[in-house]
Amino acid sequence: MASMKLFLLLTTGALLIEVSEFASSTPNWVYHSSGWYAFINEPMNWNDAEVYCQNLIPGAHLASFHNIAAEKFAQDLVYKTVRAYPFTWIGGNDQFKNRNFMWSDGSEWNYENWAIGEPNNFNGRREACFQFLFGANKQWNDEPCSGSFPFICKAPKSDCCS
Ligand code: 2F8
Ligand code: CA
Repeated sequence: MASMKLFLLLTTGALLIEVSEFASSTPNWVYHSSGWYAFINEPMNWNDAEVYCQNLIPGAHLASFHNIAAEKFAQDLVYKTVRAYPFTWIGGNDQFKNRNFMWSDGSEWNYENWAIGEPNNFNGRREACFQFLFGANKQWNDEPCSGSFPFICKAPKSDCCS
């Protein structure tokens, strides 16, 4: 931290603001078997959330899930942070082609946990970005990517965190 303060003193005003914002929003990362997770309680659209995750630490993206244990871990992280289960962006999306599901971190699509009736592009409106903690059983919903929600980032265990 001392070196960061020195760097801030020596840099330009514009860069100082940028670095300060990064430092003030450094999240609390918590570990589960496939990586480090951070819940960011700053609602924004899906694409901005994905960029936010990428800028936190190299290798980070909106969270992918590959088993129920990791998803439950992330659900608990959200609850421990805000004592509630808000709809929360995850990395799943089909922005490139309807029903071609993928994770923003490029990992394999080998697990899903849709709420009943989802994904549905509700009322014929394109819903290409996915959130979890939706519905009575806290499952997944497809949603317009422009929606503003908190989100959960994930970083590979090799790249992260303390
Ligand atoms: O009933 C499920 C449905 O709920 C909402 O639409 C009324 C969601 N859309 C928005 O919140 C914009 C749908 O994604 C969801 O399928
Ligand atoms: Ca939907």
